[in-house]
Amino acid sequence: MSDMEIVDRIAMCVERGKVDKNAPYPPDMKGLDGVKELTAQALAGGMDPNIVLTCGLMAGMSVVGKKFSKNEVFVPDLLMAAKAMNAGMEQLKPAFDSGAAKHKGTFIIGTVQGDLHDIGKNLVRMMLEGAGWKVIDLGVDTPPEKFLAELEKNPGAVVGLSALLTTTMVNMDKTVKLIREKVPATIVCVGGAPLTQEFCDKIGADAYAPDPQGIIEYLDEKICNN
Ligand code: B1M
Repeated sequence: MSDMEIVDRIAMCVERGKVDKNAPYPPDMKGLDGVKELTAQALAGGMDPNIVLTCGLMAGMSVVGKKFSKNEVFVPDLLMAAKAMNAGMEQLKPAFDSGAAKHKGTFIIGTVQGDLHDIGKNLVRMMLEGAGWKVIDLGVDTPPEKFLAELEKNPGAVVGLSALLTTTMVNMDKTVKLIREKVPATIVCVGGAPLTQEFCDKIGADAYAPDPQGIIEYLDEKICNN
């Protein structure tokens, strides 16, 4: 299989929610390789992990997202796609881990309260770990107080907030306000599909980036070059 064919198949398996070879779902793909095997094969063949991620895993998820917006697929389809995507991300993790020998600092990350989306947050975590940060992952549906408690245990840590729903962006605002009130000097980074630089400025966060690389570059500029 060519590199192009393999990433296209990974994207298709994410779209269809085909996790691995043993998965019985979807029935018409029973016995075929899934995201887990195809991602492993792509990496074993020397393919750039960033290409596998963007042209395979993320491309497949983007198709699902667009179909969901048009009511062509439904929540169970999203769940299966997310499960398949996570299976691929598990395979990619070692490739993104390699730069983690000496930590640049501690980064506390979580998806804000009320929000259960964690694929993007997990990607940010993996890429930060790969870029040399020690990352403490608070998971999803994280109340403002939990971010604060972790920050108090890790003085000087950077905090990263992810939100995927317009309805949970308000909880990002609350979290930033609490952190500003209790530990004002903290660097707070925000991201997630519905966010904008304007929203970041409005809630008083330090940095917004549409993707993990943007956060890495901001931190390299802000902290590591000082
Ligand atoms: Co939901 N969902 N979902 N969903 N879901 C969206 C977000 C939605 C846009 C779909 C749509 O309508 N087209 C829509 C939100 C609409 C809105 O508010 N504007 C939506 C909805 C409505 C819902 C429910 C309300 C559906 C329902 O129940 N009726 C429900 C809410 C549940 C809840 O959270 N309380 C819901 C549920 C779910 C599932 C659980 C089924 C599943 C999540 C599974 C999981 O995460 N484990 C799911 C999924 C998979 C999606 C879509 C299809 C994909 C999201 C995703 O993982 N993208 C999504 C549609 C879409 O985005 N096309 C959708 C891939 C991921 C790599 O991208 O998360 O954007 P993303 O992360 C990017 C950047 O944003 C950035 O870096 C990442 C890599 O580039 N980034 C950061 C993210 N966090 C960052 C933090 C940073 C910096 C960058 O600094 C700290």
